Amino acid sequence: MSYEVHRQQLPLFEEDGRAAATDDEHGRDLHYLPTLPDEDPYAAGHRTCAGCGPAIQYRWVLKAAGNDTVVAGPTGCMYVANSTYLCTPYTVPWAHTPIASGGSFTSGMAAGYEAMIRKGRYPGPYPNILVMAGDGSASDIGLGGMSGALYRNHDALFVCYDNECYANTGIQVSPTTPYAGMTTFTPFGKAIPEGKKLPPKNLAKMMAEGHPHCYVATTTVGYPVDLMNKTRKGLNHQGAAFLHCYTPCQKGWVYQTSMTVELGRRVVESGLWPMWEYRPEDREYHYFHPPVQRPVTDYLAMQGRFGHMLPEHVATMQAGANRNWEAIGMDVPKSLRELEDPARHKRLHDEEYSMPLNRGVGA
Ligand SMILES: Cc1ncc(C[n+]2csc(CCOP(=O)(O)OP(=O)(O)O)c2C)c(N)n1
Ligand code: SF4
Ligand SMILES: [Mg+2]
Repeated sequence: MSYEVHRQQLPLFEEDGRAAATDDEHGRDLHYLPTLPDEDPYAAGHRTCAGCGPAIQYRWVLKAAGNDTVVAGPTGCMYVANSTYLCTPYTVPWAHTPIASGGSFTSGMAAGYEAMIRKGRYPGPYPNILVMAGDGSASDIGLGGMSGALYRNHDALFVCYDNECYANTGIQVSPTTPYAGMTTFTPFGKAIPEGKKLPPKNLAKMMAEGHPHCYVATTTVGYPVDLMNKTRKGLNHQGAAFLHCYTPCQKGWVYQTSMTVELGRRVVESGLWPMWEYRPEDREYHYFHPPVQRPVTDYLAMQGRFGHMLPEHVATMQAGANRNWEAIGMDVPKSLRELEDPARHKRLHDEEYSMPLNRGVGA
């Protein structure tokens, strides 16, 4: 005898109910106040750094997913810092996987629940199944397993929390480390003054283009309602979904701890992190157009990892951001076009609000 598999549909959060929305000087709504669930499957009491972006992402994603959830976490900061001495902050079932196996382990969980429900050995409904893997895991060491899981279309949400480095082992370069991002493996010096020479791997576009039957989206911890809604859309989608979330790493990037969420906004407003959703139903990309367009220096100068950048490096970064604006269908204002000229820039550590040079981990 075969039993039917009942899947849950989670309602989306309203962005309209902003009881206390306030605007900043650019007209951005700073405080969304939708009615949020009381459930908090990522409870307080973990050991991540103050201001840790991945921890903020974990909390919002699990709040959106709710209590009927099982979650996996490959090796990385969010495994190590969250599970010391056999304690974890999870109030839902959680499993650690090897760094390469986030995709394959989660495929197995999804297939296992499906089979158990069909055979009548699990009463159901089908739980929310998700994995949250770092960029080193999702875009590099575990990329094959992630891609395989998406390709086979297992009914689960595959999340990459992207802190743009291998953080847990001491801030080494990863494929998603941005151009000029200083890490312990990409120090700046006379031979390579920009630090990292290569542009970052475009993981989310790879996932969308390579697995067109999947729901794929990008987001940041600067847009919590967007992050929670994309989590729910990914879970509601029947089949595999991939979410790529920008999550600042205070220790590796060297910035003021209170600025994590602000960075999550500025990276979008400076054109360096296009926020979009790929919907398999119409096979289209739906791009978010931020109300503010900033020069990249507004973002870069807040972080020590970029403090070594010379005028030509900043100009290269601005040219990349301008290409991104065009790619998402936005005009590039003349003021930003002019900033492609190195003569318009100073050394980054001479910029206003600049942070000290990052001379190494935790410097
Ligand atoms: C196969 C393998 N190679 C290397 C490691 C060592 N290692 C443990 S955590 C980690 C960093 C993972 O980086 P990421 O996935 O980006 O997560 P983050 O630490 O940044 O949260 C590495 C390299 C490992 N555990 N397994
Ligand atoms: S090193 Fe970075 S990612 Fe790791 S716990 Fe600290 S802030 Fe979070
Ligand atoms: Mg990482």
